[in-house]
Amino acid sequence: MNIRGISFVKSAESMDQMPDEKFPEIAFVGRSNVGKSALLNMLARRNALARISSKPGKTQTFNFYCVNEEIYFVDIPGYGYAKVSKKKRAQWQKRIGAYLTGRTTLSLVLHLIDSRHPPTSLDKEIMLLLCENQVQSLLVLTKADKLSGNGITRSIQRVRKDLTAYGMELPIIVTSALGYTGRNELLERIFNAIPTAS
Ligand SMILES: Nc1nc2c(ncn2[C@@H]2O[C@H](COP(=O)(O)OP(=O)(O)OP(=O)(O)O)[C@@H](O)[C@H]2O)c(=O)[nH]1
Ligand SMILES: [Mg+2]
Repeated sequence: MNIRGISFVKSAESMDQMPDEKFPEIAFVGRSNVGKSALLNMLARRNALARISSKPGKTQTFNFYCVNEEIYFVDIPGYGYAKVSKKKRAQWQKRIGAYLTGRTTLSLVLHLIDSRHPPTSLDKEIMLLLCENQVQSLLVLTKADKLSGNGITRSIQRVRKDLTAYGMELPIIVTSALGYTGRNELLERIFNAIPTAS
């Protein structure tokens, strides 16, 4: 179970520009700057496949990558970025919601949350949306290299508490894009979510 090959396929602004629904998809979802693009690079062991930036709002399109010619990874625009107009932000949120609830080949959502911060109200909206629409998902705590062992334990407890409040129980995976932390566990979950994948 590993990534033998990964290549960029295309960017889409909306559902009608996306590739045909021919492969199962793994979506990277989370607020701006949480580390979605960095996580994709970490899984692929490629430094510059997806563009990352210290400035939030870097990824503004749905970016499709083909893995092992059998799966799509989809790096999606971050939500909650303060420096765009209210109208544009609402538009993005609508597009993300449409994708998460309407894409028939969506197999697994990796919902990323910064391990240093509590889930935001938008994070909680996404949790609910995924739960209500029965989209298979898991929680990824990012940037764990910035926390101590105790800090990580607290972070896991905090997210679990929010999930429990919604009656949800999801795997929580601690990651760091710097140290490859969590890579094997995450890859295993991804490939297990796709029955035919090798
Ligand atoms: N220390 C540390 N920094 C990280 C990690 N993951 C990402 N970063 C940093 O966080 C910033 C944002 O990372 P991105 O991957 O661009 O974030 P994103 O979620 O794709 O952001 P948008 O495209 O704006 O939605 C960059 O400066 C990264 O270097 C991590 O695991 N550890
Ligand atoms: Mg990005």
